[in-house]
Amino acid sequence: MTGPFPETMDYIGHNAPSRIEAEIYDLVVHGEIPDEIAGAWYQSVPDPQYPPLLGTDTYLSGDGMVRMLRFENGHVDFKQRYVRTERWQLERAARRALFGAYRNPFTDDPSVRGKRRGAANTTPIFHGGRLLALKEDSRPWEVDPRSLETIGEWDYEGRLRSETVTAHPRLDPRTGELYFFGYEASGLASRDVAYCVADKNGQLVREDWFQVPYCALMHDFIVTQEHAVFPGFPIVADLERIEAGGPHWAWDPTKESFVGIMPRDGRVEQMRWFRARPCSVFHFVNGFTEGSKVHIDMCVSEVPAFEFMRVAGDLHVPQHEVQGNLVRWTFDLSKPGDTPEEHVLGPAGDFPRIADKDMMVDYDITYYARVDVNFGPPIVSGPVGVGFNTITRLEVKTGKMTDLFVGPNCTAQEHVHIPSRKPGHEGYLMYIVDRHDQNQAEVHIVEAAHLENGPIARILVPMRLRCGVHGNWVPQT
Ligand code: V55
Ligand code: FE
Repeated sequence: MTGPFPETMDYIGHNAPSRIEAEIYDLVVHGEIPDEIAGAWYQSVPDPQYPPLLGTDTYLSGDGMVRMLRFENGHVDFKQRYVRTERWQLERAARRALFGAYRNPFTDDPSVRGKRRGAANTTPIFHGGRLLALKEDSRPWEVDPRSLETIGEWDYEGRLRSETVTAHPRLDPRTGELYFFGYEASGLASRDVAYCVADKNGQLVREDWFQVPYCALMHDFIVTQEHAVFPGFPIVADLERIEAGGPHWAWDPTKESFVGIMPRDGRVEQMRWFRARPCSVFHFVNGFTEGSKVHIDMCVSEVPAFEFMRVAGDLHVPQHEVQGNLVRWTFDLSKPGDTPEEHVLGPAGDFPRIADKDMMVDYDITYYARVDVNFGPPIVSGPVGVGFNTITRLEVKTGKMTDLFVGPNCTAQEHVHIPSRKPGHEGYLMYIVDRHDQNQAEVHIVEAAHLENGPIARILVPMRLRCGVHGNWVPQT
């Protein structure tokens, strides 16, 4: 028998585990789906099979599902399926949790010692003809892009040495190359980072290792047309604490943030190290090189957005008091200094997306999600425990903002940007809207340039969709 899940933020209300693998053909559509929207939208969703072994855990440990909305000839089909990771298979066979705390193998049931813990729950990326489900503590799992059946762990035909691959690779839209890294590349709490490139056919053509100043949570990174940028923020792993069964991560504001910058095609020995104030960044908007300057734009919160990382560092700040901004750091490589200049670009938010054509170059427009408390009290949804209710289009050069409130009693999951083939058209945003009044979901499509007009199409999904993390749009080929 499977007992109840704990009554903590990670498992209550809209965060209640769904555990439903489902397939729905021909969803009901209100409005008009533009013909040029043809392809598949994949999203990764953490959704634990079993109540946590140790009584409680974080949302970030949930077994990965891949969720797919496939747009074909004006029809929309839905499917979501668990990735059959080794972890998932072992727990399935045992009919209970066997793996313990988030990123702490010392808390596992002895029967799974040495087994792969990766939950493949953060980002689905299509590259080199393969759909890979990523999780930053482990290697990718490959999934069939149509059936969503699990093919197996993907290690670049045995060539990858890193034990880990980030859930935030950067695709160069001009070359088709995938730039990525793995941190804790040689094991738990290690300072080794692997810098990797796969060519447009998905072949691993580069893997070079370097060491960071300390083992920080490195969730995302930046690649410009000329540089690779590796930032770390003081959410710190400590091997002794982990071995004692404690949390993997703890906020430690006595440390500074670090940023390593190297020529992207250069040698890792050319890395130049900068330091910056302690703060927390999970997601970068974009970055670009302008002469001797490297700009990185990011969603900053003054302390970690995840409560469990604050508490492990003995910082007790309620969620609604966590402050932040969209910020640009500028590094001048022609100057001797080792700290960036900082400019505020916009109000706090997360899930920043841009058009593919703008990746790695000077750009103007980003779309990101915010919580606007003027529209009503926060609703529990997603890993941080607060669902977004507003999508914002921000012009970073002028500060011009357009907000789209997604509706009363609603939250929005991460949007994707879909480019248009029409000249001068800014493309579309698509996102899941959770209808907390109905325990159902809708998928909304809006014109990216006209958020103020609201959705041009609403696709009804007759079930609750547990909050996913990241997604990507894959046009029909
Ligand atoms: C994040 C998500 C993760 C994770 C670490 O959004 C950081 C940040 C869904 O898994 O393991
Ligand atoms: Fe992320």
